[in-house]
Amino acid sequence: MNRLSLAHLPVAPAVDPMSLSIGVVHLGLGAFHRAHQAVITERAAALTGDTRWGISGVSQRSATVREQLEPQDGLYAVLERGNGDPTIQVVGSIREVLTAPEAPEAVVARMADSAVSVVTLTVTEKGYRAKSGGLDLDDPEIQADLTGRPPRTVVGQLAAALARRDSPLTIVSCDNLVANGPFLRRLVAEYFEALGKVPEVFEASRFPASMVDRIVPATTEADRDEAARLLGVRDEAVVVAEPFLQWVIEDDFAGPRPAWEQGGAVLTADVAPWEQAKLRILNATHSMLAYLGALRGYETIAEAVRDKELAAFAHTLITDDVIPTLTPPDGLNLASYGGTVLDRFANPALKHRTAQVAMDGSVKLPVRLLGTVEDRLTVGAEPRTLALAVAAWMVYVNTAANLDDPQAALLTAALDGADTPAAIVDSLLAIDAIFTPSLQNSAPFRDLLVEQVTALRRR
Ligand code: CS2
Repeated sequence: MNRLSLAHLPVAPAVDPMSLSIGVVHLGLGAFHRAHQAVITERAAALTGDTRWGISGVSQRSATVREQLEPQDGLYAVLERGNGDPTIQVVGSIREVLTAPEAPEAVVARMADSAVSVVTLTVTEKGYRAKSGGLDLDDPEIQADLTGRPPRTVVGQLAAALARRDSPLTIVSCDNLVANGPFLRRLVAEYFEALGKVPEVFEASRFPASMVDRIVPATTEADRDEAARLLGVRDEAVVVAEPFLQWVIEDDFAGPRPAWEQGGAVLTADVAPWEQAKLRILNATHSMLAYLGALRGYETIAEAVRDKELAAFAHTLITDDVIPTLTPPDGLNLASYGGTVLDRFANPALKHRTAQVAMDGSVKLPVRLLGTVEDRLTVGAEPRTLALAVAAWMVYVNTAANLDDPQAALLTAALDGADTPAAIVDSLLAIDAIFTPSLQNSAPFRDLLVEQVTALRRR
């Protein structure tokens, strides 16, 4: 079977890929970007006829994505799985693929190019190399970048490009972090401070916050086979996604940008309420269902949320513990948003694995759950279901065979010899990189955790 490419194109993308020049760089060319920003960028180009916004995608680790996309001229398909039959669409907005470890200099040069005015990022929580809200200056890779080698960290890449530019840049974080834009700005500022020189162009550059939402499970061999059946050509880079797609972006740009609002994005003055609602409702219940589901032997999130007891926990988490902490963004009813989220999780066609959502808990928990816990404790509430979610993570960490987490070694060492619920809770709660002092010192929180860990272990 032929490979998808410009020469073997069963369905035309919404834009002619050859007409696009590169105007956006995206760091973190994983499945999520291909199913999200790349789709909205393509739609915007198709509707406006503006051909300046082809994407240079940078894969931060392995060459796999380049090997998948290069022989396909950057083309790939999105396989959408909703209620009915799946649909498939070829996307043409990615015009270049760079692999950072292979070509670190080319990555910086591309971001320094004056035709590029926007950089977007999906590099996951751990990709920021942060500690206690700031840049982790003890991180060996950050230290190595600071010595002036061709940079390998995201913050190092951005700083090197900014230092080389004459015109300001807009850098849009699309990761699931609190105030992701200002957070990234702070990391880059701290990097420049460590270097001892802050370029003027940095001050003029912008770091808008953004909230992204689409469930994109890891692609499987079965998905690739199905795409081949639907397309009649082989697509090694196909991505699977649910129909839902949302991008809310703070309207704060230093220069020209794609007309993303034409592609379905919402540009707004204040992203914070959207982002809080999404992280605290969707991502929090996702993580809770992943840990509780995995502990009950469920392979997928859909199976977990179809378990009546787990669905009830998710519902209680949203209504009792989370919604009281939120200010609804304009026009959003938080309770019905919560219901929609649980319906999306129940989509059986997605086969989103609990193990995938469960990974990297040490960097996800603070963002998704622990800020809400602090808010509830501050008003004297008893965050019982939030504690259940955190306890489920604790039991999961204590029992998982191969823990997929950037702090796996630290977690395993902390748990060494901990065999009672109280010992498990105390050893994990003591980790400063995860729990703030106010959580560590909260007796009510500790008691709730011990109670929930005890109950989970009994089951
Ligand atoms: C998930 C998210 O893997 C995870 O931790 O919670 O990737 C989630 O699917 C997306 O944020 C949905 O927008």
